[in-house]
Amino acid sequence: MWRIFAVQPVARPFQSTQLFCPVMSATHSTSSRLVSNDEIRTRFSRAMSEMYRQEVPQYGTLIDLVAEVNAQALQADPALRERMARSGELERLDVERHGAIRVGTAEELATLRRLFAVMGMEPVGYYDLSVAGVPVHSTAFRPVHDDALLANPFRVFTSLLRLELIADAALRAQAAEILKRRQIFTPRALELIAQAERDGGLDSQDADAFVQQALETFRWHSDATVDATTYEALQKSHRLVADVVCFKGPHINHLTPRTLDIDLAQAGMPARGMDAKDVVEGPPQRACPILLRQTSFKALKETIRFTGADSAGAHTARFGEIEQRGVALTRKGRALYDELLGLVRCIDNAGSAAPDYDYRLQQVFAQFPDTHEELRNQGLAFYRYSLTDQGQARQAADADMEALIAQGLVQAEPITYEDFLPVSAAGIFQSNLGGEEQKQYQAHAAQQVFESALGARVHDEIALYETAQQQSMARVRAALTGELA
Ligand code: OOG
Ligand code: NI
Repeated sequence: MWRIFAVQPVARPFQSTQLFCPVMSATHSTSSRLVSNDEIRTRFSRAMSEMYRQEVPQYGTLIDLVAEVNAQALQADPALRERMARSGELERLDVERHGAIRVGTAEELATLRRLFAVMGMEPVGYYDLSVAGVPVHSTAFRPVHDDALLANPFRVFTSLLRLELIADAALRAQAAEILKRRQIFTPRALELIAQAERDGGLDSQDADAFVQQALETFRWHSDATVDATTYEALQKSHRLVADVVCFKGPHINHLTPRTLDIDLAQAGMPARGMDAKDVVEGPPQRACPILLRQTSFKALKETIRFTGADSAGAHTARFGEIEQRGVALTRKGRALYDELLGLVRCIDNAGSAAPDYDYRLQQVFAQFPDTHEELRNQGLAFYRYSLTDQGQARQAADADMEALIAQGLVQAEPITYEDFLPVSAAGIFQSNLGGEEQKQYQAHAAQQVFESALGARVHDEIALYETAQQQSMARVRAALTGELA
């Protein structure tokens, strides 16, 4: 029997709420000892970034490239700089990252949920990647409140292996058995998670200890836990199965900085010795960026050691990625995106590997409105409304946002898409598994099974954006009519 538990957010002390109201109100602890979970998340993402820089030096090169590209993009487009400064996004740009991990069991996933909750990260969205030949389903752990996203939007795309998709029953049982034997969390990490749940947070010293202990779960181990024969058998079933099953823990497999110009960054990769993926995943280049565009450099071939006599081997799993984020789409906008992407990809079976893919993408996406005014008027994207300086000083009874915008009293900032895209994610997985083979699985989304493993429901990401937009409208209306009252 499946039991679904409600997400229980850890108390969020010291949240600054003066700028934005949280999407959902959380209990605020009054204890002055505790540091905020935003602070723990920032310390953790910094520690993770430092660790990955040591483990995969090309990631450091990528960070430098993105910093240069972002500086250029901001210089070339003062309006962009101004808008990002106004929305608070400029400050978060340099720390913004996402990472990805893959786990093997329900228990591992459920404990990760508790670990991420200590840092104010909750499961958002459900991604079924079996459709794209990858035997996992996933969610993204991330902050969900406006103020927390501004403080540090660190996200971790987290996949659960679907052992049931391994066809060979004996191999499936063997993989399950290997996974059952491992413990991916240190004893101290487990204690600190329980302590944070009990006390509603951690003090500064325990927060540092937690970060160090949590980091151990994401560290790379070049010692496999299996012999070469087992590794080969699992690798043959799917390269991802070997990556999840054969190691001590769910090593972080990439970290992704946010760039303001992904085409420029992509073009700069080869000169810095990076083997860039051929195409950028997601929507094409546009005047008004939507959703998410991503590209990566291919995974490195790393030496590993097996148990048993025949010791050395090679494994490819870890890579670097960059992303450019645009405005979040409504359900209607997302349906249009999915439809157009489907059209581009279905012209032949090559998908994004087709030689004229970029051209086709541009052609087909010409049907997607590309001014913010049209995107708003057609209800395709989400915006955060606020009063302009002029609006602050004036009264208005007009309730229509577009009319208020036309009068210069209200401004609408695009709400940034904070999530992922399943087709893009599958493209990133595929290009980094180091193999050419394409597996086919029967597509079947199993969100309830995933949520049972997780021990919680995942948030509906579109509902989160919707709430953020509505709250901003309510604040504008209250301010304008408040002055009239
Ligand atoms: C995750 C790939 C998905 C993204 O940015 O879409 C992802 C993985 O390879 O484990 O990170
Ligand atoms: Ni990624």
